[in-house]
Amino acid sequence: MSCKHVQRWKGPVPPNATVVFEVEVLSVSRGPRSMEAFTQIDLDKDKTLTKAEVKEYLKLEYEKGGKPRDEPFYEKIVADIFHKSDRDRDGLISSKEYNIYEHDEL
Ligand SMILES: [Ca+2]
Ligand SMILES: [Ca+2]
Repeated sequence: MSCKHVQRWKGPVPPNATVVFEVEVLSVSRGPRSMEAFTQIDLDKDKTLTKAEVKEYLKLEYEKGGKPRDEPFYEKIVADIFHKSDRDRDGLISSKEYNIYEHDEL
């Protein structure tokens, strides 16, 4: 008899790529979930985040972690982040939109 109770996913793994991306983003952006991070991402200090800025930030984080990825990978994460955060769809994440995103713990 074994004491091991290993829960295993039975059947095919659902192709839910979004979840994977979110987990990866969270794992690279642990650290203060605050406006401090926002100002770090906001390279030109205009209080809004462009796709380019977010992508730069992700690249830096992944490179810091020693796991650089290819361009399409970052593009998908950025698209996903903007899809969730950019409420008014102007292609920018304002500090207000960023806060909504950060407080969404689920
Ligand atoms: Ca900016
Ligand atoms: Ca916006």
